[in-house]
Amino acid sequence: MKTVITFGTFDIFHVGHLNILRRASEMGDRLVVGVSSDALNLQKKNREPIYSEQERMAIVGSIKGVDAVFLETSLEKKGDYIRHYAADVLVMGDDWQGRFDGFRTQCEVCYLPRTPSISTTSIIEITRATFAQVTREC
Ligand code: C2G
Repeated sequence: MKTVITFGTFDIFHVGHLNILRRASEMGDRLVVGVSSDALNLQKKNREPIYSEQERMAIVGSIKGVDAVFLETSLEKKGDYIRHYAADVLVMGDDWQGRFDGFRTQCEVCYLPRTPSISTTSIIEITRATFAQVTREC
């Protein structure tokens, strides 16, 4: 059985997230997803996620092709997670290109092209700009 592991915040779940999870699940027999904790996200991106870690885990866990979810509490623990879940392949979007090459001694590491023109950050920015415009007009 081939196990694939991937990681992410998956805040304001969108089609870019869906695509990478779908492609990752097609690469093996079992897909395990590490969802970044609220504290890790704050550390990585310097902002609180919009959806809590429990909500993000529930959303990701309900996606077809995802077999298990767990909370990723530290970027430094990736090797432990790979070992714990006996992952054969680590999949990440290519915005992380090269960053996880050190794990090639433990498993295959594969970077998939990001879905263009969509991100959690752009959704937040568009929502803020629209809200500001509506507020000005009222
Ligand atoms: N992604 C994508 N296309 C997009 C947006 C995101 O393929 N348009 C991918 C990212 O490359 C990542 C996954 O979706 O592999 C989750 O993206 P984020 O929620 O932004 O995750 P990130 O905060 O990068 O967390 O340990 C690593 C981190 O936890 C990754």
